[in-house]
Amino acid sequence: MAAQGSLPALIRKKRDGHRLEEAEIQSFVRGITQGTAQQGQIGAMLMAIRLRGMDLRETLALTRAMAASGRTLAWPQAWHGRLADKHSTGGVGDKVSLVLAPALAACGCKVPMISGRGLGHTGGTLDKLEAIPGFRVSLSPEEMQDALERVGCCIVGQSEELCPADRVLYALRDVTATVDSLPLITASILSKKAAEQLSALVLDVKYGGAALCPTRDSARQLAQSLVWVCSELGLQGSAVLTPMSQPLGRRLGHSLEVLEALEALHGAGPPDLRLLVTMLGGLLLWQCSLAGSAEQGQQLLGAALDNGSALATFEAMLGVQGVAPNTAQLLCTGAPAQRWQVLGQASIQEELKALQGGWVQQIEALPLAHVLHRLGAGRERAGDPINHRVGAELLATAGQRLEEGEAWLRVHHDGGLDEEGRKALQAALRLSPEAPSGPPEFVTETILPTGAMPGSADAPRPPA
Ligand code: IUR
Repeated sequence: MAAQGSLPALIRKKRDGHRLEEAEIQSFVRGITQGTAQQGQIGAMLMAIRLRGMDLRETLALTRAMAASGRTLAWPQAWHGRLADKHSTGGVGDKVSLVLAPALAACGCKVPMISGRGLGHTGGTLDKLEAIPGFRVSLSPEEMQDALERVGCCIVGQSEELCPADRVLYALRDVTATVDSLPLITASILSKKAAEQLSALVLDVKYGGAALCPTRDSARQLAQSLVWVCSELGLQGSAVLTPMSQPLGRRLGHSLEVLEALEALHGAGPPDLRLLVTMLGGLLLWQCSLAGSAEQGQQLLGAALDNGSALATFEAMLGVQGVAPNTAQLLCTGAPAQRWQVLGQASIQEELKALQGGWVQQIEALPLAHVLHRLGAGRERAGDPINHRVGAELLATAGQRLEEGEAWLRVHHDGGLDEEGRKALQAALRLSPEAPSGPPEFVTETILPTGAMPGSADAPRPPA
């Protein structure tokens, strides 16, 4: 029989469906960071948590213990209240961070955005930024502070010292079929945000065929867990639920997504991208008391995209993150051909034509992402190289009429698209004989700590 309080005893306790005390959770996380817990023991505990669950108090304790497992960032007192970030549970074509971080900074926030790399079918913000020659994703905490002082934002990778327990748990979850656990996802996401010492966080929780959460109900549960833990951590948190069955925007692939983000920073670009950026940013400006309501925040964000201040902030961010001034300038204010010159274009641009006529009901994200992944846009294992030039442009959108033979997709690749790949891509185009009755659903719900709608009379006020 294992000694009371020992790791085997804690695993048994969770295995048998009991709740763990805060001190027990802290001891488990200490075992991970100090290296005294064996891989098999950590894996067993993860599976016990995956099968038995954790209540919100346990989830909060796990989040706190993981946040305290490494270094935490510290910011000047004057910035407190307006340190903002967003997290997305991952989607196809999701280039929101590239637009949102500089737009928020242009509106007065300080944005120390810590992002991830793509693995599986979803792209990572860091990989997209690395399509820009010279862009450096690893900044020291001191360099981050300098970037926030001079520019207002930076987008960086997670450093070795931040949340080391999460790095161990995340890697083990991947190989023990325990990724899809609500408390483990909550603690993993929020421990990093807690270590970032933010004032406000908005979470984009996606659901549908190409998302972490298969259904809107499961997304709502995750969003509620995240928002509740945020409040307990003293962090202004909110979440939006957005469907992820179709790609966001019209361009997929790293270089193409940078180009589309630049369009949005010029006040143009696809309407769904602009709407999501302004909605998420509007919530954050309101949570940081930089706007009187989420709607007003949305207008301020829109103005920053239209008046060039977000674009100028993006250009300055490229500068502090290693991009040469003439490269940053060409990319941000050059003609489209000059932007291509900076990013480099794939050797082949191939158009796919509709095999029959009909109304576009949907263009499914997942098959597109899988084919682009195979063409080199994604990785099989962490650390694999990727081809930033591989991607696709959607030439049609849902609700539109397509005639037989009309081009609906332009694939950018450097060879390797075969008949099987073309067939898989054609299957992503879902046509219907009738026109759809309305536009596809977009942001379907906003979750605030009290459940009140943003801007409504009963909405919670952010702290003064
Ligand atoms: N992103 C994270 O930071 N943690 C997780 O567990 C998942 C996504 I899933």
